[in-house]
Amino acid sequence: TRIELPRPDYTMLLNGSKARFTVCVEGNIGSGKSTLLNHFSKFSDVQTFQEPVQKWRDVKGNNLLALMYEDPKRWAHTFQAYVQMTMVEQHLQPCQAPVKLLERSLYSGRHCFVENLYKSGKMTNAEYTVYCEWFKVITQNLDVGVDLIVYLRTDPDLLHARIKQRARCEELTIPFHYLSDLHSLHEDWLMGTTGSLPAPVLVLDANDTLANMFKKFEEHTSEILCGKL
Ligand code: DGT
Repeated sequence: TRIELPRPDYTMLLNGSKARFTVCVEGNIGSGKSTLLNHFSKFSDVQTFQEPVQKWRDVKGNNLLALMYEDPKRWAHTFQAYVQMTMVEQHLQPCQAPVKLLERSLYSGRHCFVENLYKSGKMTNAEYTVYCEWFKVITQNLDVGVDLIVYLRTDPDLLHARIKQRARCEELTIPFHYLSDLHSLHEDWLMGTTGSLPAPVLVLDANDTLANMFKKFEEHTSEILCGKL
């Protein structure tokens, strides 16, 4: 059931039925992106797009997510190529609601995960280059822009505990250094000066209880749905 909630006025963003405000939620593994999406899915003017993890787990019977964790040197490039394709699909999905809310984006694949896999020797220079060339062709030619990034900034120690607790089978072998490396790359990209940000960033401290996170979502509703930073 969809609940009508008080909402900010974003009519000025509307330009016919196609116009929309596109927001992507970013943050390390286990930072609470799905929780944010679930919260805002209750708004009638928001359409949410969950990350297609289920697709990655069953590509005609192949669990690419598991293969990537089991043998990253062999599978990282294949996995990232597929992730990139499914992310393009998310970006291009038509959205009838004024606000399109995406879990992750093409951009975190490129700037966080792939950068990490390459730096840690899990992708060869040739694989990395092919992936990056694809990324360039996509971002220069397709309508994959975003208007706002919400960064759920979380301490990797806390994430390690959360991931253990949720016990998603593919993630049981994730070592702490993987999360701290990914954290540094999220920081460099979203808080730093790499110059590769596709949109302004709203930073939310996500080292908090669920109840407090819901309060923060409410406090920041107009920024998240309307970009009033
Ligand atoms: P949440 O709601 O913040 O707890 O989000 P998660 O942890 O369910 O979602 P996410 O995107 O952080 O990760 C889901 C799984 O997929 C996790 O094992 C990391 C992996 N993953 C997501 N995107 C990529 C990617 O581009 N490359 C690699 N290597 N792994 C990825």
